[in-house]
Amino acid sequence: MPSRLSDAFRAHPQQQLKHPDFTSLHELPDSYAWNQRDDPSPETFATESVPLVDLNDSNALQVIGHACKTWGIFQVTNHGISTSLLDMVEHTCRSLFSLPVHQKLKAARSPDGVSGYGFARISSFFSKLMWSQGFTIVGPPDEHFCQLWPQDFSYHCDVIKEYKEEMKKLAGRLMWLMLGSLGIIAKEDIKWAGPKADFKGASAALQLNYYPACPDPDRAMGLAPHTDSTLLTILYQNSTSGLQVFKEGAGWVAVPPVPGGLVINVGDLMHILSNGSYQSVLHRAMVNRSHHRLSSAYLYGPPSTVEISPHPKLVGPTHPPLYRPVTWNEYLHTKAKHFNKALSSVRVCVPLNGLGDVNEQNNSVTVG
Ligand SMILES: O=C(O)CCC(=O)C(=O)O
Repeated sequence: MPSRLSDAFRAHPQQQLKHPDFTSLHELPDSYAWNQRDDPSPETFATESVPLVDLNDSNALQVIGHACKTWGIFQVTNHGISTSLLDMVEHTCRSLFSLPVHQKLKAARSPDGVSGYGFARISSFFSKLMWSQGFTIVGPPDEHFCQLWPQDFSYHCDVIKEYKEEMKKLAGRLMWLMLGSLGIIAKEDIKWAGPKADFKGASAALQLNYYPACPDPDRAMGLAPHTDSTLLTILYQNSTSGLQVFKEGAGWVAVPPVPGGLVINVGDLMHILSNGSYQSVLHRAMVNRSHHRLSSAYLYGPPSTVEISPHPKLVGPTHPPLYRPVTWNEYLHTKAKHFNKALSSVRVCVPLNGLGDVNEQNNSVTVG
């Protein structure tokens, strides 16, 4: 997977931007000041809230299915990831992003690479800069971490490795809950889940995000609106709010942190697999005047050679397949080129209800 995932980005190298020391910026530079034209998603705010699911609840499957259809996002509790592990990940994130810029740059992501420290990949689609820093981990983190922490990198490597293992187990469990609600319940229904139906061959990347406190948060953007290219994403956020999701007919809805909770996003590949039943959710991260914010996104996809297409159980004379088959690598390629138009670029037919995908419905694309 690592080499294939990097292949997807090699054809679209990221522009080289100057890495600021955010702590030295006491005013928002013009290059970071967003206005309506830079982010034309309607600025309405809803009073609705994102569904919260207790995974120990007997009706979790139904609630998840409904949440995936109506929101494309939900939060979970009783997910089995210990608070101490979440605390350790938060500690590793904090110590990574508080290193001096010159130290972080020793582990910089190369322009055509995928792992390492750098700006959000989506930056190149927007004219304004985002008030955030990121660190992407694909495969073992050792090589980069020993540049960052020559003395105690093995502690941080162990934390990340354990976290990825636990996330992988949880992602497999969530896959069956999400698919189960669509009537996809048998091992044979998803052959690539493997002989033990545990999605052992799945691919994943871990994205660590840091949003420093910002002198002018109302005009800044932490991470611009986007959908994830994944099947699903598991997001841990610290106690500072910032995540918002776009709900058709309602506007932007805040997703406040729930103590010990995790946020689950439906990604573009799940939208394809569900033949458009599940919405991949448009989301963004806002920033805060007095508190910094940390998040870690576990980006989960199929094994690299597996083609994702609308599941045969969800296709029929009145439900033609809406999308052509794509591998994750191929889809990442498409996303790196077309960004929010990627989903419609792999669509082969318009849904019978006449609705397009989330990006077309709210017309929030800001490219170039
Ligand atoms: O920090 C957040 O809340 C969102 C992160 C995110 O969307 C991402 O890493 O793709």
